[in-house]
Amino acid sequence: MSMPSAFRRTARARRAVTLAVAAGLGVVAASPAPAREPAAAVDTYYAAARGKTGPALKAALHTIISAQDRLGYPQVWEALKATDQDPSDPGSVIELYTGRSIAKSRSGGGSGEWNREHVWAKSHGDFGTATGPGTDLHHLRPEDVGVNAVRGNKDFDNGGSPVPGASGNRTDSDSFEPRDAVKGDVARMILYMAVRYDGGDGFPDLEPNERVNNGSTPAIGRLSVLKQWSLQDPPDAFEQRRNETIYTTYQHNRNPFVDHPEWVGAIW
Ligand SMILES: [Ca+2]
Ligand SMILES: [Ca+2]
Repeated sequence: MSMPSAFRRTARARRAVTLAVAAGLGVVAASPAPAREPAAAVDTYYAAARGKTGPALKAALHTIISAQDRLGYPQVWEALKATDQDPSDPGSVIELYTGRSIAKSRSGGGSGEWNREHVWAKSHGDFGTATGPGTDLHHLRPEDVGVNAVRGNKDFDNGGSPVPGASGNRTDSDSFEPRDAVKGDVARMILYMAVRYDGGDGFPDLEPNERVNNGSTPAIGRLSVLKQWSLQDPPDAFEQRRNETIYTTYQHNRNPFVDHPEWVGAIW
């Protein structure tokens, strides 16, 4: 697979920064947060969805957001270091469920390291880590290796016992409840996946439903809970910045529910 051109540009920019640092110029090797797209530019992006609701809105958004570049799975490591960078520490990322800031360099598979959490569990539809839904940055987040394993492939619902090492998160045998600050993030990531993946590209049609224990079917629940979470935790600056970074630097598509959270209720 060839690298998206924007990815190559980013790599060149990073090399240039590295050289500048080596030359003693003191340039900070942080990827700066891109400026937010002006509202008018975002309006233009969604022009084909204007005035629509229900299935027509969902179909229009599917077409709009399906125009994108795709990353290979190894490239996801570097991308997450930009999309989820700690706003107060350019050397670290914020883990989704723990909320902890951890050094970018501590990525891996060992205890206490961070790895790549698939918020839409990749076993739900069994799409793996081939380029496609399994590498889509809009639902991939850094997470502590141990907490990622506790979430596993569980559906989302309220309730359960506290998750050790991840304050505010709860889990039981068949579901996971993220901490309050990211409940809406989780909902909007799941609903993005449902709109983006509709059975094309050789991948399954992903859809939310009211169940837990969805297993390997291409579904994640529970929809009514996700809708509630999206209302109670609206998009904040961190979530908007990562949407912007994915759009400008990596995939060139947006999560419509971060830009227009009211579209959750307009579709579901
Ligand atoms: Ca949030
Ligand atoms: Ca779908």
